Amino acid sequence: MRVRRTGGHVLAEAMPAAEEAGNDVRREVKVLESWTKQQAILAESLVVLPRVIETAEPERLHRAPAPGEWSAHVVICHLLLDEMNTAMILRLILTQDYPTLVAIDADNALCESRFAPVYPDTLTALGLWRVLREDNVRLCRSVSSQDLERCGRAFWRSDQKLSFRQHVESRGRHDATHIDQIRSALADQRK
Ligand code: NI
Repeated sequence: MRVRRTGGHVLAEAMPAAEEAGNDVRREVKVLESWTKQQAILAESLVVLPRVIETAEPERLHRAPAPGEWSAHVVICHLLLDEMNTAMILRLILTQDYPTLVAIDADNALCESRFAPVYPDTLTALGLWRVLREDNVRLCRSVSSQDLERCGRAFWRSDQKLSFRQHVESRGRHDATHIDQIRSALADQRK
């Protein structure tokens, strides 16, 4: 603790308060920098994901790389379901006080059999994902730093608590995992 002397008075209390305020500002700047980065990651997938599948033949997109593994088409349909969940989760967190969050096909048991066959081709599913992602990116741009810390009750987390910011961050990582999965599914098929 630094002690500043002014006119003989010791401002021992003033300095730590100022330092604390400085730390708060620095913390806030860090959070906002990280938030800007997270939004950029979500927006970047709008460019990367279409590029990953654009040159692949439809037949190739539908071929599972190995028995029991998802084809690129199923992975895209999973990303679409996940984006529907994200649309709902983010809006529930913003509009209700600690809402109970839900997720369609949270254990990924039905994506391949129930949802992927709904889409006649991968581009239809991708187009829907794109519209929802654009809207979620738009929503993210509108939130305040207080909104970022709003929480919902999430059964899939050990502490049951999920903030707006945490969900967005986790979706960036989720994108990366599944984009890699699509790349390797398509690469395998070229062998
Ligand atoms: Ni997933």
